[in-house]
Amino acid sequence: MRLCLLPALASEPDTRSRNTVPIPRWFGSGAKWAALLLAACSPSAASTPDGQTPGPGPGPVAGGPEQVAHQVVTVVDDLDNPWAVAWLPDGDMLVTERPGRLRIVRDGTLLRDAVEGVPAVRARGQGGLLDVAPHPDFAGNRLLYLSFAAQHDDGGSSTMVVRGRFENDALTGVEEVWVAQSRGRDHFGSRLAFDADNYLYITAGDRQVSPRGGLAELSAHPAQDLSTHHGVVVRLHDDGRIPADNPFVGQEGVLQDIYSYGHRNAQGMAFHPETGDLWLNEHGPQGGDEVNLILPGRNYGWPVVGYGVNYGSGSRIHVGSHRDGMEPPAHYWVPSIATSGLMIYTGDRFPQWRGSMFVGGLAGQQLARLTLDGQTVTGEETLVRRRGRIRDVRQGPDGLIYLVFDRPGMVARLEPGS
Ligand SMILES: [Ca+2]
Repeated sequence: MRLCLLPALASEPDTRSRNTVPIPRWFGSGAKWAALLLAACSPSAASTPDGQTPGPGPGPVAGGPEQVAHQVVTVVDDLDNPWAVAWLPDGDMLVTERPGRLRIVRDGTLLRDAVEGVPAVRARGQGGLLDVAPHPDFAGNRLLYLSFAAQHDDGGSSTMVVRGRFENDALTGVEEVWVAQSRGRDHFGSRLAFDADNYLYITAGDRQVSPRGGLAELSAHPAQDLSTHHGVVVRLHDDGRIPADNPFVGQEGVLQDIYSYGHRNAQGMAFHPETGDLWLNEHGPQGGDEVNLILPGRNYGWPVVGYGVNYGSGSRIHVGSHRDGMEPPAHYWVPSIATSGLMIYTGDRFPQWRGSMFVGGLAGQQLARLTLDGQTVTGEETLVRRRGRIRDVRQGPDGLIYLVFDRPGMVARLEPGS
């Protein structure tokens, strides 16, 4: 019998990110386990909840690894669960460490002391200090944005974004920009992105609220409830005010900062530098990681529709993979690779990869390169296999492709050559 890895093991984004469901009594039966293992090994294991063949699937990619020689070169290591990198105009590279430290890499060297003035974070489970983004006009205003899991007085936690002035290697004048109205366990989302007009977009996860039951119950899940921030993208002015032209402004009972909803846990988001399209990736459950093109006011379906099943039991979550009024993904993975980090490459060091979208994989320990034709994903290539859990992917100011590895904790970059 051919051995294979159960999708549950291959796709788990983080140890705490399972959707838990009651395990039926028959699950302990040896025969059922064997049947489940066989099912997981068979091509049919990749079928969708409504039995359709998955698609859009990976297709042929021009410029595969044999054509584009590259090597993974360590930039800094000895980092503790790094989550994100960003660059400042003077060339400094900033790295967040999830336990709550912001680090500086100057002239290729990791400075010993962490940045002072970073607020206290709730460093537990998937929470902690998460994304970092300089204001688009950082050179003029020195404003730096941080996202993190905040501890609230009621004992709960939620995603929070602050900004402060970053000068002399310290953060001062820190002020709240946004705090998610959500409670739960993990799934903090929290990627930050600015558009060309300096509006700030933030992802917030569904807080791991388990989807259960039939259509009525799934439709009542917090990720489908616009009076909360479970599983949303929000759009704000750079100081946190709500823009008057947000899609739900004026609608009663709806949080006016919501830009899109029905997401599970998006840990990758970026504007295409040339088209201005907003792209996002989000963790599916067991199967069904997605890449989505984000449009204002749209519902991305979690947990009503999708391509995943419950961890371990493989039991059904969704009512199907499509439903009117819910946006289908531009691309998805079955089994999941545990997507994190998203970058569209526009540099000149890998000319063959210009215009490709890069997506990191945590459990999948890989870097996916997706080719785009406008807003359509036309192919997929897997790079950087089994080097570690990839949390973030960015293009450096030098045109190289930087990867943040959660474990082992390091920042590395792809350089041309072999
Ligand atoms: Ca979806």
